[in-house]
Amino acid sequence: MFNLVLFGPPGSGKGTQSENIVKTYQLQHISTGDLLRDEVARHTPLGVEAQKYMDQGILVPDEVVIGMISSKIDETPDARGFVFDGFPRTRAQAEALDKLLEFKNTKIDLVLALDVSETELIKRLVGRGLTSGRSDDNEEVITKRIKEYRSKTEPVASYYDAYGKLETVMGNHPVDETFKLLAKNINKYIL
Ligand code: B4P
Repeated sequence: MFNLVLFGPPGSGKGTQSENIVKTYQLQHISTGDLLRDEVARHTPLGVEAQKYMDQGILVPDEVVIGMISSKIDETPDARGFVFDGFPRTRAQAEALDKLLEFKNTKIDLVLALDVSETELIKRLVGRGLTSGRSDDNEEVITKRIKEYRSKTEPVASYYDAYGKLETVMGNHPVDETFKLLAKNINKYIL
């Protein structure tokens, strides 16, 4: 099994690159953002609760997200591995993920962190907001999401760095070029 965390600020290309990675390496994609948006669209109790946080650009409580991830991992017992996109976003989530994987006799093999300038992040997300219909893709909420990332999520990188699992990749390039850089790192582990 090969398990990868794709790490980075909002708009850094996590969702975009996850799609390329799962296709190329036949891994299972788990995006907490997508799972939460699906709950919101179906008006489930979890979705109604999560929307309050997402609309403000703040993180959904850890226990909600961790429970969701746990069920999702259990849904695909035969997966060759997982790409975790947008998860973990706090140290508590990182520790919970380690425990969930340990229970399945596996672990996180690699964390790829996308590094993108703040100007570019805002440009991409405002651009997506023109067509995405996402209530959090407007400049006020985007600024809040980036602030939330800097204070709660960025410190999680050092958790993985301490285990020697972290590689940083420049994500300012066009999609294909960034993918080549990511793939170069993945190939060191998978091939
Ligand atoms: P997410 O859905 O994870 O949203 P995101 O961080 O903004 O990144 P996303 O993957 O969508 O965008 P991407 O960079 O690919 O989270 C949304 C909200 O859900 C959070 O604010 C939070 O409230 C909640 N949430 C999710 N996970 C949580 C967790 N674990 N704990 C607590 N709360 C959680 O792409 C952005 C844009 O850039 C796209 O338009 C794309 O086309 C473009 N783009 C990508 N790469 C590009 C490139 N190389 N060049 C040009 N444009 C590019």
